[in-house]
Amino acid sequence: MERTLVLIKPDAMERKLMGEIISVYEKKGLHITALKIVKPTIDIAKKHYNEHKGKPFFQELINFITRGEICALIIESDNAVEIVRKINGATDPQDADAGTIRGRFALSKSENAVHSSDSVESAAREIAIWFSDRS
Ligand code: FUP
Repeated sequence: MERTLVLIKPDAMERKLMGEIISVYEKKGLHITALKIVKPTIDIAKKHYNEHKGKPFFQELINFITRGEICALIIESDNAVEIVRKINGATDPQDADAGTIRGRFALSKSENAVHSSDSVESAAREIAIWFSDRS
């Protein structure tokens, strides 16, 4: 069994898409084992996106993810990391398949509705950041 971290980002939360997005994962048969709604602090946002520190879009990314509430989810299943990445679609909505969450809901490469971990190692690191009360 594998775990991955999903964030439903402020653009999707503001448009009241949280329930619709969660239901995509549920209808796929994935198991949501933790869920919370938080307004990220700058500190948490910087930890989460540490790998992008120094890139030209870093500050915009931090401003965006901290501008409102997000919904953080832990999803568990066999192959959770890969399955959720496929369901979410490509980073840039112009490249995302039409049936994916980003293909359906993303507004731009930065306001792209959802995040999910890109590896089992990233998932462990990110879950520790967003769910510091859980192992
Ligand atoms: P992903 O794994 O699909 O979320 O994409 P990345 O880890 O490459 O990027 C993380 C976030 O940075 C993306 F969700 C959006 C943002 N980003 C930009 O705003 N501009 C870029 O050129 C690349 C990424």
